Amino acid sequence: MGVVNVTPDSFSDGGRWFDTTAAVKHGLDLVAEGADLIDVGGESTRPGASRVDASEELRRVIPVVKGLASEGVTVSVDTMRARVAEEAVAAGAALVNDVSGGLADPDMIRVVAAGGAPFVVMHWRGFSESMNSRAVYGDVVAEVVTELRDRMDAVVAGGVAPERIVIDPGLGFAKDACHDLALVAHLDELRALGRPLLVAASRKRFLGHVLAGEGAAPPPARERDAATAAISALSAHAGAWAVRVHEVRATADAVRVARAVEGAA
Ligand code: PMM
Repeated sequence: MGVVNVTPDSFSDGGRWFDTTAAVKHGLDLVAEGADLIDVGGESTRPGASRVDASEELRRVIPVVKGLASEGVTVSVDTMRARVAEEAVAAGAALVNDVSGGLADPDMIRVVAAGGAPFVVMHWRGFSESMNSRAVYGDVVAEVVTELRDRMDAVVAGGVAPERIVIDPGLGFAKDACHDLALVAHLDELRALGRPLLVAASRKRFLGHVLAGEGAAPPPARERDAATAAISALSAHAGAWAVRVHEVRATADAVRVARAVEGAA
């Protein structure tokens, strides 16, 4: 899954694809590099980010969804708003990716149930401005599994067919670097929930911490792509359904290598 953030302020690629034409071209470039689907988002979820209003989110996202879908690209819409999800599906999006797992907008589950698209349910504990203070766990893997199972139950109770749910541990969302690493180390426990697993580690803070080491300044987001590809290989090997990344080529190679090694086992 290649990422196209149509935002002026996303932490990893903010501002680069803010214009519709540039965003569509970037999505097509990511497909040429090996992406099977493109995730289009119009609202930054970096820690501390404030929300954009719905009309601005629609203005950013819908033309890019339309442009990519009309080129035959499988598009996913990254939104916490039911109205954006609904209009994006009408514009050709094939999948709804809600980082709040249906918690942020009370209409989301109903809209997804009616629209028929698969639904990414991510582990989430609250909006960006407050999420760091919610990164408190006794056993992060067990708690994320339990909270995701509860969300899956709520989504199914709201009318979404279980076979349309994709799950995601929500790396970096109400989690510190140790929490993220523990989750990547235990993807098998997330897989045991029985649904396809999406892993979105690309350029995230925990990779910066790993690369910098104790007490040092982390490298900027755009210098974390090799580290991202390492997580992509590990995730593929652990049976992930997809990895969500900003730079596709290295990840496509990493996933191919992981598959070849499995084929030789
Ligand atoms: N992370 C971001 C945005 N969307 N969607 C899913 N399903 N999972 C994630 O972990 C996730 C996401 C934030 O990263 P970005 O600002 O670099 O896109």
